Amino acid sequence: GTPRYSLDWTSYSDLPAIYEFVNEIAATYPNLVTVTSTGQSYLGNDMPILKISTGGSGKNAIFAEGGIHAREWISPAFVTWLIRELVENYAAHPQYVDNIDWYIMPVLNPDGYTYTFSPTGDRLWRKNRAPNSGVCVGTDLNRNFDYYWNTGGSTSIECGETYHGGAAFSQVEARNVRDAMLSVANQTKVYFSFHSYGQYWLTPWGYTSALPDDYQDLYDLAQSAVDKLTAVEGTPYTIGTSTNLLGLASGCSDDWAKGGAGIKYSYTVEMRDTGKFGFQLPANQILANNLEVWEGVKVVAEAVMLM
Ligand code: ING
Ligand code: ZN
Repeated sequence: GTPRYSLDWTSYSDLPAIYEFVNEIAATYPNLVTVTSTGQSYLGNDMPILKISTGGSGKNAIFAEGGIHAREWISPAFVTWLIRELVENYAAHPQYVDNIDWYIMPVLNPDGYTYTFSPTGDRLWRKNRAPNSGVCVGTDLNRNFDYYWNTGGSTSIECGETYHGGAAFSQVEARNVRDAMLSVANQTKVYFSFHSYGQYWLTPWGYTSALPDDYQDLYDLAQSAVDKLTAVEGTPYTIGTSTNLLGLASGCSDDWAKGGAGIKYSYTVEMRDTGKFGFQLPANQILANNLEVWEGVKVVAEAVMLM
């Protein structure tokens, strides 16, 4: 049959609509998609992971996630579209699924995401929604990972936007993605964390201005990806380490993916725009964003097939 869901990528979708999409796509394409739960968020929202695979063993994998920051709505909008492209449009490019196992988590911060959709919430909320000791709510999940945690570029001020939490992996959402990643780390060649905004294709490290010793490999693949991305309609992206382009930031998921889980190609992609609309990217740019980023992702997928 045909999956029934409301997502059409002409507007942004709330958490229930995204989960309806996830469940419908899995029910409609059971030979390609398996959904499992990685656990629940602080407020009890499910945190599903999709495995998109034609089966068999020993394949290289790509792990992709979105929505670690609540207000970056283009991130789940891209990641859900990526799922759709791989599954519903499988026949147009079967090689990407025949040769690669994809592990995809569309919304890493479901409580925060829900808060940005709530009339009593805050459209520009970034962190999760777990309480702290004082009046301020929320930890920045992208400062809570256990790789040089709390070594700069984050704050111990609970009210701060980049509050790193009381300890590394103090937050259940970060632990859920950690465990999901570790369980497939041995086959995973690439980790993608999709964010906005700024049009950067970032590599580790975030905790130091030093470069990873295999930086040239990460840079070269990023350059090939960005070449194709930009070729679509001229959208420029800048490539480099997060420290050197944006400043120090420790406890980030991409540093942990590389340094902690041992996934060589770890990328944080900051999608559209460069600040005109910022986190409130108009919905009429979703499709154009997705089509150009997909061109970059395909370049990475081609490389993964040869790894
Ligand atoms: N920017 C990222 C942030 O978490 C970043 C920048 C990416 C820092 C990767 C370190 C590592 O602050 C946004 N927009 O969230
Ligand atoms: Zn972000």
